Amino acid sequence: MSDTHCPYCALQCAMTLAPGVPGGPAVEVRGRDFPTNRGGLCRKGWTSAELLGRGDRLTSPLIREQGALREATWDEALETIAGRLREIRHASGADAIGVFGGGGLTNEKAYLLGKFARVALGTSRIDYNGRFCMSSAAAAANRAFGLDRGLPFPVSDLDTADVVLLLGSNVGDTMPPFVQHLQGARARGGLLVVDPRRSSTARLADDGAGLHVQPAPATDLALLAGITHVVLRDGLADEAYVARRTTGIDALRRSVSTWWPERTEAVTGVPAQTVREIAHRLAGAESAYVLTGRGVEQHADGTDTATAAINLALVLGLVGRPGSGYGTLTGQGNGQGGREHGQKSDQLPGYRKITDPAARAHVAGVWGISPDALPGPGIPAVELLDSCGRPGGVRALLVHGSNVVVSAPDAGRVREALGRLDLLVVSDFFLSETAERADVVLPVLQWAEEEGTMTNLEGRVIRRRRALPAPGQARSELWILAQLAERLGAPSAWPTDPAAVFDELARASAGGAADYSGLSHALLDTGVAAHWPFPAGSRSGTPHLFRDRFWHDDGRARLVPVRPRAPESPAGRELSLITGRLMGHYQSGAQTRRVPELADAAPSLVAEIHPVTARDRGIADGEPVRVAGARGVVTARARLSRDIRPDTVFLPFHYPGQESANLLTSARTDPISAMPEFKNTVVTLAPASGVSP
Ligand SMILES: Nc1nc2c(c(=O)[nH]1)N[C@H]1C(S)=C(S)[C@@H](COP(=O)(O)OP(=O)(O)OC[C@H]3O[C@@H](n4cnc5c(=O)[nH]c(N)nc54)[C@H](O)[C@@H]3O)O[C@H]1N2
Ligand SMILES: Nc1nc2c(c(=O)[nH]1)N[C@H]1C(S)=C(S)[C@@H](COP(=O)(O)OP(=O)(O)OC[C@H]3O[C@@H](n4cnc5c(=O)[nH]c(N)nc54)[C@H](O)[C@@H]3O)O[C@H]1N2
Ligand code: SF4
Ligand SMILES: [Mo]
Repeated sequence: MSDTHCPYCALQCAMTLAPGVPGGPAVEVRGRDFPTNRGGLCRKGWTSAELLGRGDRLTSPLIREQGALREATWDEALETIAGRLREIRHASGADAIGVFGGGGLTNEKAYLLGKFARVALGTSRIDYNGRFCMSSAAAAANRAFGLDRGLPFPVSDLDTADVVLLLGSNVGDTMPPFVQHLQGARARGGLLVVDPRRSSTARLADDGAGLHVQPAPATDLALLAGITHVVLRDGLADEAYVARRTTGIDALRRSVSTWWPERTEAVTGVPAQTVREIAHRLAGAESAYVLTGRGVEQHADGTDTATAAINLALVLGLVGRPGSGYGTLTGQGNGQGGREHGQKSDQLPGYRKITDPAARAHVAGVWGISPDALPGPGIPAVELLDSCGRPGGVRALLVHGSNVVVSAPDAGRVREALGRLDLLVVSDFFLSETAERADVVLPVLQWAEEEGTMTNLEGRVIRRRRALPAPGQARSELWILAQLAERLGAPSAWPTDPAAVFDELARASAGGAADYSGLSHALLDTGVAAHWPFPAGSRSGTPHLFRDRFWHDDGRARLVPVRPRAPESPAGRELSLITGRLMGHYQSGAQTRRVPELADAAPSLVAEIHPVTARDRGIADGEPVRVAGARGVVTARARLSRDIRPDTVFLPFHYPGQESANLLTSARTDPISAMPEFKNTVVTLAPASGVSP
């Protein structure tokens, strides 16, 4: 029996792995009581063990030879990689080598990957898929609070809320056991869901449990400006809190002064009366929360939209007030920890800035190198991928924990970019669509085969535990990085024991924003509730942030005036495409498309279309439909539904090849966070048999 957590999302539901029965998966998954999931798991969690023993699991390194991948020994694979990296570095400099990490990696792997890039490769060119996920919310929180932790309070605090304003999050499908934390608000009629689709989460607000507000895609900033306008105009703001704990109210007041409810209605489609009602419901509640998800963050103005949500929460005095708050729902299993330990192009461990001389000196000290040897900031994910094979760009790319061919925006361009590389190395446990294109593929461990830690959506550090041995030749990424570092003649120590890597990580994080220095595997094994910061010498963590002060030097939060820009919007017969998730698939689908029960439930791409929109275009329910945009075309099956706005179409992004929604999305990014515009693309629809658009 082994107590661990689910391999998938940031809720990190607790589970126990018991020995499997003959003929079934090697281990049996049981839900385990924990404050986040209280024993519950979703369908993905229940079926997660099926991936452990699959026949198509990678169990040997692969090297491309005459166009095809063939099995190789570890020595040959590692020598090949090290040799090519040395050549490329010699010819084109260290920045010709790029590293692409993932928010699913354990803290130990994320930390060692960042160190490997900076110390063993000497490159600044590292970034990760969290750029596609949490970057807008993180940038907004850093700007407003001086610190970014998805939820600055434990999830269970939500249980007693009177009102929860949930913007662009579909927890009903993306974190099903989380829904139990919304029951209190539902019972009091206070669940307010903002989504252009009547998602499963929006339906939770039916029958008097709350409200579903259905704005046009990409207009949330205007909606939030309108709500904030009403709060300030109707005297609903917490003036004492604003005066004592924030700066910038005058500029904020000016920025929302013209967003009266009728103007907000004209832009968003949300009735003026509803805008007023949301403001009054939030202000009138004893216990109120504002929460955001990817629906509002994955836009070219995602940072400003998340900022507008924070501004609203601040003027209402919610942030840091017991029983109230603002937060964002982290996505990937280690979406939180993955952004703290140095995978991000501008960060060093402990959530430190790579441009800060004191941070560089501290981390270089832990690594036993000179601060001058540390590279500076690199470039964010979209730019990094696009730089592949271009002059001044990267010639080699090492991918750990992301299937960019399916999940990065403008997938056609990504496929071309990877094709321009001299060397693509992918570490994975399945031959993902990205691994299929690699020159060298390295087989790594799955969650139930490794020890480590993850940091969940509440900033709580938890233990992942091994229940099974590694299959075949699959190896730990800690070992792989250490082997490559040695072959590259890197300075510093390269521990491979996860507990030892954690201890080094803890030292590197000491004094940083995300301080783990009081933690160790041994302490975590006692079951302590380890919400960071958890500095050395402290006996408990920090479940609640911002109770007394924010992280800026003056202790105050910043109200930042943000203004809606005109989003790219459809004209004539065009529609807005929004992309997102289905309950049964995870991300690029590399894992869940291999679980028969999940694949059978959603085997191929389905477009959600309003019946009026479909009728207009001669599209029938269940028939193939072409979704076309400026960058590409995909074919899907139509599912007619009144749950979506007539001007909008929805596609999940879980499928590869011609069913990849990202063939349509744009690589345009937010100027502050570098988040791509995943949630708003102009498209046209036609029956698949019809003429091209
Ligand atoms: N089943 C499943 N669960 C997952 C994942 C998965 O792939 N599958 N991935 C995990 C990860 S990494 C993440 S980041 C989270 C994401 O979790 P969520 O943020 O809940 O997921 P999404 O489906 O991307 O988007 C949420 C909602 O935003 C809406 N939306 C789209 N555009 C807009 C807009 O302009 N405004 C507003 N207000 N809403 C909009 C969509 O209709 C959708 O219902 O889920 C995690 N959990
Ligand atoms: N259109 C559109 N695109 C999106 C989004 C959207 O809403 N719409 N959402 C974006 C978001 S929020 C996210 S988080 C990204 C996610 O998209 P991806 O980054 O592609 O995430 P996954 O599909 O989880 O890919 C993880 C890969 O790494 C492997 N893997 C898992 N664990 C490990 C490990 O420990 N080590 C190694 N080496 N490999 C591992 C898996 O088998 C899989 O192949 O997609 C983004 N793309
Ligand atoms: S909600 Fe997330 S963590 Fe929980 S079982 Fe489902 S995928 Fe796993
Ligand atoms: Mo994500």
